[in-house]
Amino acid sequence: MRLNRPYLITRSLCPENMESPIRFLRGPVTPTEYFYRRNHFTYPDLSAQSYQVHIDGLVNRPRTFTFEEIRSLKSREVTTVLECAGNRRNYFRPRVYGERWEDGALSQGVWQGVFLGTLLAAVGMQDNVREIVFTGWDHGESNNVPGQYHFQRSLPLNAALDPDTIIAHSYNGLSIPVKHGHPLRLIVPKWYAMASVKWLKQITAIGDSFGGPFQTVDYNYYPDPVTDVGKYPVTTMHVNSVIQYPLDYSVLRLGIHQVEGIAWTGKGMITKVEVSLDNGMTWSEAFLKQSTSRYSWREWLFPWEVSEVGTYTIIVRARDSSGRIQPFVPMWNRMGYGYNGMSKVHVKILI
Ligand SMILES: Nc1nc2c(c(=O)[nH]1)N[C@H]1C(S)=C(S)[C@@H](COP(=O)(O)O)O[C@H]1N2
Ligand SMILES: [Mo]
Repeated sequence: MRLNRPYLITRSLCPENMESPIRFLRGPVTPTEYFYRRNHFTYPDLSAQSYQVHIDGLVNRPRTFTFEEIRSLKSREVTTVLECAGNRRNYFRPRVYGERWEDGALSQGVWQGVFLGTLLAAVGMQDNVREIVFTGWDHGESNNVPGQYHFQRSLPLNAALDPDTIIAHSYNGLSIPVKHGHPLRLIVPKWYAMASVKWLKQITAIGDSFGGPFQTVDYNYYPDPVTDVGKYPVTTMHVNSVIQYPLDYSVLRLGIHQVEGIAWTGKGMITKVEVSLDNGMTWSEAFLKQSTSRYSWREWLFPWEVSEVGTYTIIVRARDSSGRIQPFVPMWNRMGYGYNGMSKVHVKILI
């Protein structure tokens, strides 16, 4: 008999939004078949043109690079978590509208490509550049602003020039899968994944701040339920974690159970993961496995010895080297971004 294998979880078919079976994945690399899929539009049709990316705007020598040219340049590898800003949205109370992600709008693997700064140096940026805008080949109606748009996002110059911001051409050693941005995709470690624009068509240097709908309407935190008071843009990932085992509301037996999961952050690295079995009164440190790279999640485990039958709630929180810690209740915001409340599972223990 063959071993059972997990599946992606379907959230919507058109555009295709699928969740990774994150509780059933182990190890540092998410195989393509289990990588979550997050799309605003139907998939773009690939043609010969899709194998070219144009760099223009406030540059001295606007220029088209072909896929082959980019692939022949010196490349680097970046292993990173990609997490959708809407990951875990379904846990917000009061509930919010949007894709109903649980914990699996999250995956990671090894991207290979060229340092974006190399391409920008080749075209010569002018002094007044403030942001770089990235346009994907996909387009359609926006949910929140009337009109047709391409998926477009910008990065401030310092993030664009970070040595680990790359134009990727490979994932886990192979060409990027079509659904994940083939042939060329921007990869921006530390940022929520809306920044990592798939199917790159155009890169444009601008002298002010970009005003597209995926920059100034979506992907902003709106702390107020009705008005835009206090609105600010979504950028880097919060400190966060997921319990992979045991499953929520599972029934187990007395004995020792390995509570396990992953923790990640967009600022520094994970320094501690703690487990509480008494609603946060006391905490015990989980064992952190070696991190596999600077931007990857960290696996943790906690041997839990249970000697009494009953019902238990396991709560987990992670801390990072920037001094952040997961809150019991994260900041509510109207579009449901950046959920990082402590993970919690309920279990019943039988004899
Ligand atoms: N061109 C393009 N790039 C995109 C998107 C998109 O819809 N179109 N979605 C973004 C969002 S919100 C996320 S979370 C990630 C999802 O990447 P994946 O589908 O490879 O998991 O891609 C980002 N890049
Ligand atoms: Mo996303």
